[in-house]
Amino acid sequence: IAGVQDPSVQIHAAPETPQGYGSMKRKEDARFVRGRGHYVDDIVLPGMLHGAVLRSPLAHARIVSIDTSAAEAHPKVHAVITGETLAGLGLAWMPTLSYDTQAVLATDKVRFQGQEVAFVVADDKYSARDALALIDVEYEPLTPVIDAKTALDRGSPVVRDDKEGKTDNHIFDWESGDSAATDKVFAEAEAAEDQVVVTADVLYPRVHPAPLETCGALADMDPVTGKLTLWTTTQAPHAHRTLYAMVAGLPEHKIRVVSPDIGGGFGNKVGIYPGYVCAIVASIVTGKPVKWMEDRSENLMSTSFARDYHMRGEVAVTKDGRIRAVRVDVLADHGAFNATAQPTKFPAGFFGVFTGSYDLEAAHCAVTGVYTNKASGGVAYACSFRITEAVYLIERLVDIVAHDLEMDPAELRMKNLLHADQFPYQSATGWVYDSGDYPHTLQVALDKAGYQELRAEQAERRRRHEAGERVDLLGIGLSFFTEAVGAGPRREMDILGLGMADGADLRVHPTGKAVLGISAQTQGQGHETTFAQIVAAELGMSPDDIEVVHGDTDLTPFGLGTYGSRSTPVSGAATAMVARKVRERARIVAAAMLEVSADDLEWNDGRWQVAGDPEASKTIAEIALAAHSSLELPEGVEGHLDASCVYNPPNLTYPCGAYVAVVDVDPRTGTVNVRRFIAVDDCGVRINPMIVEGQVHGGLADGVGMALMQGIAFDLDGNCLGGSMMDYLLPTSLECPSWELGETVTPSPHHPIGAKGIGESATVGSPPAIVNAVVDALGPYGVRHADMPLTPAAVWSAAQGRPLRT
Ligand code: MCN
Ligand code: CUM
Repeated sequence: IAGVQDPSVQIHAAPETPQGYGSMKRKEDARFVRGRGHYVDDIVLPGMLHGAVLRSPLAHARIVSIDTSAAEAHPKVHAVITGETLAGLGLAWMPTLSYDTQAVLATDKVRFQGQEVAFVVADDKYSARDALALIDVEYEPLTPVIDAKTALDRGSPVVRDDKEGKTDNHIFDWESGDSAATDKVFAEAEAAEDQVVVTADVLYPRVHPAPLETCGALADMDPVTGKLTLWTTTQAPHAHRTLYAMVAGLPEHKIRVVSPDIGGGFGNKVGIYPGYVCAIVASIVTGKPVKWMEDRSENLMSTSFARDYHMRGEVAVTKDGRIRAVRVDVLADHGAFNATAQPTKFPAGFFGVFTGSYDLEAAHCAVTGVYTNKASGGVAYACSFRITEAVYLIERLVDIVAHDLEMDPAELRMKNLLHADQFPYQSATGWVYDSGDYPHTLQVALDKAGYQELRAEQAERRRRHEAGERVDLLGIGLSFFTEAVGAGPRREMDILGLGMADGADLRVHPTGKAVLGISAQTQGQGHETTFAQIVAAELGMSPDDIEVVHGDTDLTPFGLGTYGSRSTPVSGAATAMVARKVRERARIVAAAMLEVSADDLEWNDGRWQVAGDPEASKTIAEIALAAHSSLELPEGVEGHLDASCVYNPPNLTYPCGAYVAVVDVDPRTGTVNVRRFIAVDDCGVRINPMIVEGQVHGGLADGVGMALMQGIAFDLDGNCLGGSMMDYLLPTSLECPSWELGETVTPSPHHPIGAKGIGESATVGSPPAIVNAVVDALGPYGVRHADMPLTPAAVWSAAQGRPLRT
């Protein structure tokens, strides 16, 4: 492969592991493996009532009347809340994270199948569900808008006629990159003998994060203190608290949002759902705590979906494989309410990184968002804010270019990847990639896979296939991805006006044990371990002596929570910085203890030490005790050992990775078996390599699910066809190979510990590798592209030359 022998390609050795980093077992697992996790549904309060949501059976219908009298007469029912009840309180509609409005309970129309129509509060959850059947709703059916591609047609029904003057289903137009410069390169490519323009339509179907724990809330409004406590499944407790404060007109200190253990979020628990608001209203109305937990179908049908991007990509490329420019047009199906979660200035999330890992002359994309009669959501499922779609598109396009030019896809990538000496690199759409050594990372993956041997085996199988032998075809699929994670710099990034910085508080107690408060919220990522490790490494302590507190707005500093793999890039940085602040305070105390000037001390081997005298030193535990003692401290030094800080990241971090999928495809049945999967990730310095690998394992399994099995489809009436786990398939160990992981380490130059995010990398990088592999396997059938999910039917149809269209 060209580039491999390039002397400019440096091999990065992992840096010396600071004390504290390493694959220690997860502290939180002590409770999880014993079944002692504490989730929202485990919380029981005295006198607690239970809520259930009545949902629309129709995708689009006018509500003629709602009769709740029979439900109200049910002996165990305490209240039935409808949109009309909420309208009286000004709460029938709520703001979304994208400056749109969303119905809490429908008043005028229902706009998707599964939409919330009424909320019943009863003594127990069974009675609440029973009473739902007693509510009589008269609907007048309307034609639903199901196909995003026709949503903007004249005469299409208008989904959001609640919005004054709205006569179409258009939400937004957004663009990125230089349109004129891009068009110029394309015009040249079209005219030139030695260049071509390659075009493809690529769909990233609607999928769902499907966390094992569904969404729910327990609301308790104390009528005496006027304080609302909400235990809820949220990835962003502080942001939710501020939104509730704004909507309810309560001060933040009168609202406590607690996110206890969370059984998976994957982006599904970023937004605020009508059920949460109904539980709050129900607690106010009944004067009792009210719990609401949705079931599996409710979760799949009504909460944040992901993707649903209809993309057309064009590549201007020289015939010898030099990619010059990329032009993209996207139609984004946002469902009935624009409730996507992303920084304000980025209505298409970070899709702008569709230029991928390549050195382009120019690029441009235009994204149009439309309303349809489907559930809302949009940015969810380990997506790094739509980088999943961007990476999928560019990595499919590169393979399609390789197909059309009859080039090896690895060679084509090597030819176009950014080189280590180009960083920091400003992409054609304006992103400043911080660091990376892409050719090296790709080469590590190719070597690990045994790329040339695999190609030889593929050729051999193809020979046998052509000779009429019954043999599985071998497919080899690559993807190379760059992510932009760690949102983000406050000057550019906010959600509903809240800047995306994060706070951290650290308090070292007299006995030398510490408590760290952070605004990030773990849903399974292991923050209680890794964040303790960061403090441990900075202060020379044992991670076991550091308790990480998170997920309770009364106990932790403000910050925007966990999504977009931002915890390590932002909260992790805040944690390192606050620990360094404490270390500097400890230095003053240590100087007083050792009766030297603070300038004479150096931080060595996890302790403050008199320069040149290793015997004269103090550990953080010794210093903490002294800081709380009668030791005389210099003027202006108050004693105790604590600090707080807010971290506003200067840039995002840009993890990357090279993936190789090896699949066996039976062209007669369309069955795909993922034989091997090689994933080489570069997330900079790894705090806990075991946790990083766990994150990668999970994301790779996600990729198998999306590439081969998952899709939330709708019939022409707008009935959701993915509303249960019989229809929406989760990948299991049976579909997954034993993952083969590798790493390269290119620290982030601007992150205090050089770490980049990893939580979504594998979900982003794996679908294109698998799809590329399946399409590669079908080479003898002339297949150029097939859309996900590549179910046996889809693969078989593609081989017949009649690809399925979703
Ligand atoms: N880590 C590390 N070294 C690094 C980077 C990360 O040791 N260089 C560790 C972190 O400290 C953390 C974990 O790896 O313990 C993931 O870190 P990070 O990449 O910062 O991602 P977040 O913690 O912000 O997690 C969010 C990310 C997202 S957005 C989705 S979606 C997703 C994902 O994490 N949801 C998950 N992984 C998940 N894993 C589980 N089990 N459950 C989810 O809901
Ligand atoms: Cu986009 S899913 Mo994660 O960012 O919570």
